Amino acid sequence: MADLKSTFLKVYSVLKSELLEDPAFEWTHDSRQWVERMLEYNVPGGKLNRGLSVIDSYKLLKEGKELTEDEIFLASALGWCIEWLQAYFLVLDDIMDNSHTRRGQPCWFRVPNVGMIAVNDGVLLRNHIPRILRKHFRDKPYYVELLDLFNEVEFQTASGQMIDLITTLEGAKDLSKYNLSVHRRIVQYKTAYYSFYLSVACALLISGENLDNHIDVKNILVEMGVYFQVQDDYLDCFGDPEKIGKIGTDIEDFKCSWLVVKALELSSEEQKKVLYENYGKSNPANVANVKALYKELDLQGVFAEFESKSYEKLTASIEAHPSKAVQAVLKSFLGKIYKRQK
Ligand code: DMA
Ligand code: MG
Ligand code: MG
Ligand code: MG
Repeated sequence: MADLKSTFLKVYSVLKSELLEDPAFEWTHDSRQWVERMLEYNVPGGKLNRGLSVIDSYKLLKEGKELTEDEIFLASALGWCIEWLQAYFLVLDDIMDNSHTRRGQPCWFRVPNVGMIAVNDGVLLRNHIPRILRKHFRDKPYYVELLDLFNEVEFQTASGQMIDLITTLEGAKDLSKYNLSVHRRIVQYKTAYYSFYLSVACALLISGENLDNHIDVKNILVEMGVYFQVQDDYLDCFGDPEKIGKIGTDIEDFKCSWLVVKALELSSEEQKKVLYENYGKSNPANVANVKALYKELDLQGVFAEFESKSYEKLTASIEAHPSKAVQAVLKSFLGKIYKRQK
């Protein structure tokens, strides 16, 4: 495993060097140095779960047959495309969410002399993906499918981000607009496709599969992605910033988080008043009042219950799948995120 990660990181160095020598641009010392620093800061520093999962899933789909060096390189390159996509979304997400830290360091836009240059850096990160794909996959029979997949998933994610953001405008007017179905729609689009479906879809494509034949796999992965984002919402308030590497902002940002939805469901009229008066304000005293109410409502217990129920349901749908190899892929994913603390 440690070995797989070091192989994966070596591929990152190769891709980075290629991008920094991209013949389509006349590089100068300063421009190359900027992009290199921007990549180092934003691309390789996460858990790398999404990227590593492409290799993992590919192995499982090949049912024990050793991967060649070339196959490992290609699976890793696709894994990195997902990590690049994630970096692009996170750089912009942190600006829009007015966040402070990410992966244990200041958000990129908060670094001195970066500021709103981070917006264009996000655009560049996004542009690196088709450049990597073109360099390494142009001659593959599945090249068009691959481009199409990344485009589709990017569109879904950006649309999810859009509804995540515009829903707060409605919530600010009337908090009672927030409910589980509004929440589900947001998290399905903003998180599930790119965080779960994309890795497996990449592995399926390089295995020569047609994605149209795997809608059932997609549905299970989307459910897993929804569960994953509920965990993210939970950790935003109850996680340890040292472990998750970021400080929560959902309460301040008026987000339609799973926690506020549950709080609305479980509150008495009096408790609802506390929510209405304190949610969506940046003053730490207001935030503390919301957190105190969450504890009073035992949202930690409610979440623990949700977590074990989700695990049972997901396991049941995985075990209903006809292919043992696919079951192994899905179980490996679920095992990585169940009861995660980061
Ligand atoms: C993140 O939602 C979704 C994308 C597409 C980056 P979020 O703002 O809850 O993420 P985080 O908690 O990591 O800022
Ligand atoms: Mg955010
Ligand atoms: Mg966000
Ligand atoms: Mg979050």
